[in-house]
Amino acid sequence: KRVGVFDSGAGGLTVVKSLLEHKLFDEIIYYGDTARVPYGPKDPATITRYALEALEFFKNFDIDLMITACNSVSAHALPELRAKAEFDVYGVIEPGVLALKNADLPLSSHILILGTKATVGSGLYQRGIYELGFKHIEAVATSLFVPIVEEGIFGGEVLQSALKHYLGSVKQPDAIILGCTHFPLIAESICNFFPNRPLLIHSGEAIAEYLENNGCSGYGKRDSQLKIFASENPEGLKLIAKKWLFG
Ligand code: DGN
Repeated sequence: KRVGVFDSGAGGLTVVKSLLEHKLFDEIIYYGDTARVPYGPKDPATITRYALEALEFFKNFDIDLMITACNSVSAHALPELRAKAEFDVYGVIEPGVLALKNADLPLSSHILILGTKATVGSGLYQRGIYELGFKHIEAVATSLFVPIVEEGIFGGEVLQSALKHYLGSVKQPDAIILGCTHFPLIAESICNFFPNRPLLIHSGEAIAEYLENNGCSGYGKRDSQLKIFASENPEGLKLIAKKWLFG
């Protein structure tokens, strides 16, 4: 099987990491829209337009399914993508909500959702989690985490200031949805910010498990070939992939 993974830039490589570990596909074609990242502050119509252009890109490859690794795309573009694609298109939000359900936390738990403005603004995580029966839900658009991670900052003063800025007055959560491709890279710092060390839900793990449990595991395990494409500076993206995936 061949999967197309679309992201706004490099962040979706955190999802690729999980897909590689789960060994579900023969080939992973990754397309990062590095020329136009970030998508998080953009409006839904723009994000959808960009996602439909990515769909055109994948038409050059004979893919069996497409994953939108980007939470901001998953939050806004799935209905249009699914209407136009000739293959199945999976986002990361539904799988994330399902992973929370499978964690079997008491419904009195406090759930914190972190994401971009686009993701938090869509209300999709909030609705899905509310429908599971949780009533204590808080969502924070932690936009600065994205450029901080892109600067290669995974700990230290700058990150601590940003954590305090966004999460300083948040009620201590029992679980946190890492609703953005970049956040798994600072998962430890996010978790350590709260003394109770909340459960973390990671989009990449969630979508890999979701696919494994829904028909992508019946072919035996195999190593996947990874091909990387970008709308700008693919060599730069390949270098990041080397560091994040195999470094
Ligand atoms: N990939 C985006 C997301 O998961 O929402 C984060 C980067 C961005 O485009 N802002």
